[in-house]
Amino acid sequence: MLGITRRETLRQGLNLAGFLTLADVALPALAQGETDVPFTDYPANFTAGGTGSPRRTFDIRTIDGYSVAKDKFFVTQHFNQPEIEANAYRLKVTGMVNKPLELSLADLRKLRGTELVVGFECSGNSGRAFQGLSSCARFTGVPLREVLNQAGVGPKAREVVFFGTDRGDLDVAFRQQTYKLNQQFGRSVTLENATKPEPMLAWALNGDPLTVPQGAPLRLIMPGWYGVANVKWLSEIHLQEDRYLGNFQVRWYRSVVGVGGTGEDKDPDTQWIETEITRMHLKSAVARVRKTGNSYRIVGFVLNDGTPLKSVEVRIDDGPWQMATLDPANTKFSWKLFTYKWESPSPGPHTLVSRATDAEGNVQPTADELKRKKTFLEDNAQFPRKITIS
Ligand SMILES: Nc1nc2c(c(=O)[nH]1)N[C@H]1C(S)=C(S)[C@@H](COP(=O)(O)O)O[C@H]1N2
Ligand SMILES: [Mo]
Repeated sequence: MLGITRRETLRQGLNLAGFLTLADVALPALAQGETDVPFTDYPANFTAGGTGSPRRTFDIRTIDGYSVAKDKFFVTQHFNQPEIEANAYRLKVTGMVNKPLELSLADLRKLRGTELVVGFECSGNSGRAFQGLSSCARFTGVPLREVLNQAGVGPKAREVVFFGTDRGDLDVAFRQQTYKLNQQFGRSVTLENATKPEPMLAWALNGDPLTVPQGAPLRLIMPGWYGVANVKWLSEIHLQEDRYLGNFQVRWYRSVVGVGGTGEDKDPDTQWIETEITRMHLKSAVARVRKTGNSYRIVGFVLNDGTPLKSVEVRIDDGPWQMATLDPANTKFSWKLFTYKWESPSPGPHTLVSRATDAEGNVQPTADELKRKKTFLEDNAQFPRKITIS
């Protein structure tokens, strides 16, 4: 049932080819002789890196392609960062499988490998973090479904749960009771999503072994999904029939949006829709402005679920939306770079904003259009930036 068809094998081959071409293309974000025009909207003391350990934001002013370096790739998690001895590491596959597995890294490396350029952001990323909870890199590993195939998916299995090695105390509220329970980080996807060609168990980033903050020695990569789905320090894959209702699946990670009526809290005509955090909502952001002489280039990125893009447009001050150019080296699940040529702008302050539209007609919303979302996750609002031309 989970056999890989010839067409999909070809497609994975193409992904690899796509990457090779990518490496050959001179990165247009950094044309020679150009300099950066500083943004005036960053606080003077802004440093990417975030406060407190062990969190790190990526400074999008330094975006230069599809391979954010391992010591620059953004980092966030809820508990500790477990250090796992690679030689002692075993991935368990349990639950509704024909043959429970315990796989070493060497066992995994014997399976057919795969490589994919994947960009993702934390669902809590937004303009407040200068969009720095996002990155893109080339991941190497094995397709998740190769491992599921090896275990043999039982006939009743519907849900695939991923547990990290990291754990901590969580409040679990049940009616009048609250229990403080020590639990592992866990997330799930449906069997249907788990057995698509792209999900990957990855051990390398840009060709180097994952670092501890990135989830060494093995993490899940769910291309097109928000960061939270990409479980780090993966210890166990558990197959079950029923839905998984863990803290990071249905409590801490969800959106609440008012549909219909006035959107006031107690309006009986407004329906409050609560949904899980799964695939990335279409977002673009202006990240850099580059200049040579009086010629300027606005450079930015798009993140989404892999749906083909129809357009990215840029608007300067109150002017019309203008088409930006998408980089030919973009791939389905990479972040998608765009540039807009801005000739001879007038001196003084300017506001720049971008807007992405996909082939299914989704348009990146304004902050105003997102106001009916109560919770702050999945903030894909347009992100106006400020610069001054001297
Ligand atoms: N085991 C584990 N995996 C995890 C998390 C976690 O707390 N524990 N946090 C998730 C969240 S919320 C995000 S945004 C991404 C961040 O991945 P990165 O640190 O490699 O950027 O990891 C995800 N995977
Ligand atoms: Mo996240």
